[in-house]
Amino acid sequence: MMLASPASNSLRRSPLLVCILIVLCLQSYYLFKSDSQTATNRVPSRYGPGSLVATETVIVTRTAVVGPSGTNAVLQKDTNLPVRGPPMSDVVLSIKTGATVIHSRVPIQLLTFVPNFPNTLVYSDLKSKIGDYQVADALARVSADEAGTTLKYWRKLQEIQAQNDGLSDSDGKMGDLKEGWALDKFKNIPILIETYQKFPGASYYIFIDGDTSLISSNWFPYLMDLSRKHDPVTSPIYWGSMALLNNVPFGHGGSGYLINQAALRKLIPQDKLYDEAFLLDLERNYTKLAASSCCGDLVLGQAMTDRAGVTVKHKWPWYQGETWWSIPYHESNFCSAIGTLHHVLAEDMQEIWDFEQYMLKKTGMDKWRPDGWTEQHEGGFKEWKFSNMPSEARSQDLKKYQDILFRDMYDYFIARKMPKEAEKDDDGTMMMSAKRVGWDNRSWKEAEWNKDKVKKEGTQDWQKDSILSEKNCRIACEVHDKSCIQWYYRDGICGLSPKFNYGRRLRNDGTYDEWKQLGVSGWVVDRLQSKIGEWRSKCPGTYA
Ligand SMILES: *[C@@H]1O[C@H](CO)[C@@H](O)[C@H](O)[C@H]1NC(C)=O
Ligand SMILES: CC(=O)N[C@H]1CO[C@H](CO)[C@@H](O)[C@@H]1O
Repeated sequence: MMLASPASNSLRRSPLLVCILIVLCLQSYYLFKSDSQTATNRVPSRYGPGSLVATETVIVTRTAVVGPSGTNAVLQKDTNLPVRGPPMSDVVLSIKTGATVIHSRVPIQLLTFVPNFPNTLVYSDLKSKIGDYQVADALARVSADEAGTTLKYWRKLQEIQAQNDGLSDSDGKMGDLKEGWALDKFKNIPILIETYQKFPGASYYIFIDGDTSLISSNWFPYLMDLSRKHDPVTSPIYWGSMALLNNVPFGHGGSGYLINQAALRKLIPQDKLYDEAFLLDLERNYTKLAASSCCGDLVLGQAMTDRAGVTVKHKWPWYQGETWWSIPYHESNFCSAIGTLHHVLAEDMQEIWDFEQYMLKKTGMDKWRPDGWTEQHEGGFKEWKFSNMPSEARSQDLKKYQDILFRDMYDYFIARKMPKEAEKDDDGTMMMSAKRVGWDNRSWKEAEWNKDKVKKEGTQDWQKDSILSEKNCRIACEVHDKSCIQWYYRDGICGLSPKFNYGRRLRNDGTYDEWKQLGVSGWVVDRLQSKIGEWRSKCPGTYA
């Protein structure tokens, strides 16, 4: 009442104000009406508001404008909710992490791509929670007598948790427990067993780490295509980025690996799925192997090969061990679709999600649905089974789906950050390159010249000279090696690369000279542009 009186005084004075107020009231009434209609027409979603029909979700905010019914609610459309493709309820996503890094990694996964996978499990080496997600302890069923002394770290974690000491490694006080690497190798087999036990009917199981990102929307058409060629229940699949160690092929864990139900059935026969004696035997055998082995993904590869008779298939670059700035771009991947990314920092994970959102809105693929998809699927009342797809979906032209490609990632993240023109060197001479000091563009990963390598017979003079100075290394790339598009120099090391890598700053503080010590990277600008043009010609178009 107190507030209303000055307003009513001025209302009496100004008929114009009254008119405006009436128009405002009518407007908000109709806004309210049309919004509540869209809201009720919607199929209620099992995946929570915003996950399926994000742009139609209505958010109620309170403002001071008085509505016709005496309430003061005004409805606004929130357009900042994520856009998502069809949810993948026939896929289980299993995330492996450790107690000292879980809080710096997993929450951002849960906030970004994870909701596209309604069946997600999180495993650590300590039972805990993130928000409403239960985090299971992957080591709970590991046989201590087989694992040996390494398990002391696991007990230490429990002790620290019980005593209320900090577990995260931010201040470096975790010592040997840092990243829990010693424990990590025991997790893969128990996680595999439990993931299968929890969802024995799923067509696919994707296993990733806490620092793995998925370009989640690419996965639905990918799994559709795969399911047409290999029935997920009868034709075994174990795909990933293959690594080899001691002649054992395995899917590299950080890059993520995909296993279908058929492959899991070969490892654990259906009638043994809840046979504790059998599962204990299986776990013991591979815990024993893990104790003398380096890594859990290798142990899993061995189990799949030995027991299931399924050897991993190398499906790089879909399964990717690097992230946007550390990937070597080349014709071999430029036009390929991205499945996973690895070594993703939390802030990069957000950017990768923003990138996926940007692309989905741009291509309109957020609205793409498989043929045979119904309102029932959309609302979550009926499950989409990749093992039993409708006939329309089996014959659908998947080429019409616009995947998100490495090219798009290059365009979105890198193109605008790249120097466009060659620069002058410190001594004033014109270079063919643009360079960055204190920067690592990872050229050394391709061909690195160093003092040992130049001793080899047949080494040419320019190769020997390349390790002597930054200038020589640059000239080796610009003049002598015609395939070279970027170089990296650091005290006695010269890297020359025919692939493009953006890289990153090695250190943020310090002097120019200190940065120089860390390394200098250069790109041969014209050559790089023409190479990118060449690679792009196989998949014309840009993200813009
Ligand atoms: C475990 O290893 C033993 C000895 O090699 C073998 O006989 C047994 O079949 C294995 N069990 C499982 C479940 O892998
Ligand atoms: C960040 C990064 O990958 N840095 C690398 C730079 O190059 C040297 C070799 O020249 C590597 O040892 C670093 O790890």
